[in-house]
Amino acid sequence: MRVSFLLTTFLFCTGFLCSAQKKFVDLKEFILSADAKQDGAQCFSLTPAETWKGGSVWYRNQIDLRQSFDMELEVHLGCKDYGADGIVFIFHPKLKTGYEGEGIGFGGLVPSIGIEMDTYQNHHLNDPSYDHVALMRDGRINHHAGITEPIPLKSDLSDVEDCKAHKVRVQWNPQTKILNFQFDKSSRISQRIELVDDVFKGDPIVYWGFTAATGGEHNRHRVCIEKTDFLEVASFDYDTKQELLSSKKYIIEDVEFGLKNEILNADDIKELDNLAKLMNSYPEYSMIIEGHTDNQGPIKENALRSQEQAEAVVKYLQSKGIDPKRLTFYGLGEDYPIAPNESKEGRAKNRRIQVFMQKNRA
Ligand SMILES: [Ca+2]
Ligand SMILES: [Ca+2]
Repeated sequence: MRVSFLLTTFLFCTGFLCSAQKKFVDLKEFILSADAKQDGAQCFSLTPAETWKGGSVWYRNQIDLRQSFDMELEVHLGCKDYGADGIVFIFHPKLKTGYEGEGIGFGGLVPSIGIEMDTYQNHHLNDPSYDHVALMRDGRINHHAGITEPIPLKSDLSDVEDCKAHKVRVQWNPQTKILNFQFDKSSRISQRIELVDDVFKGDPIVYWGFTAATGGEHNRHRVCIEKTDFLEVASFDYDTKQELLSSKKYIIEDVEFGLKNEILNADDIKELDNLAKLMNSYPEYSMIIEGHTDNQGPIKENALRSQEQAEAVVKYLQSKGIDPKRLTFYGLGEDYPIAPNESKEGRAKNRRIQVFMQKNRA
């Protein structure tokens, strides 16, 4: 699903595409961690102006880097010159923030790409004295390991911790393989890079987000998202996803299990993969998994089999990275048919896995 968010509704629209793309940024689509907070309709505060803080904001669904990515935003890097530490824009395959302080939430993330906007000079990392930006990879924050040299955020080397909003644009073009970064409408980085094949070892599916941190010095860090356009890897269509997130039951009919309760059918596996993606994207949810059978064979055996099959689903989801603590399962045997057991079609409907997602209490 192509996702375009626009802050403004005042657009020049040519052709029919415009109305389809017109959509406000929905901040609910982001996962916040540590000190990050929503701050107004389009903005996140990443850190307050206090020592040793860190905050990150990640878009909750993965995106596909074989498609273009374009984002316009405003960043605020604080009000105190020689404050710390800055903001990093990141692509990373996991929903995970790196180490903070001088790492700015990017340090140690492998594999990754980071556009580091750094306002604090760490001599041992070869930071220049001026506020700078650099393209970095694999969580390595020493400029000797950078893809680009550190480049002044402002070509006149002026201070960007000036209490003002600065326009930032990040663009990825998969055809030219050029990653662009603009600051205050001036191009600062335009780098050709094998993002998918080299950096991410052939896997184009990543998360994107922002991280910020303070250390012994500090600043308030804030980002406001003005416009984004990228291809989201949607596991379910929008309506199905909304139903799952509002705890409606989701049924996978006629699931075929092998002798060791392995899941045989590719379509069933795809459904479970989609559920796993959704659970990965929504860590605040847990899931109840129910196994159900038709009425063929002894009741007790059906109860036992449905229990084993529900457990097999749990194990499968666990193999896709879902913490088993988030998964509860029941075998309900033949007791809850959803169709008549007299027909073959009815029995197939009744042999099913039924799941519910539940939002955990805060
Ligand atoms: Ca500065
Ligand atoms: Ca630094």
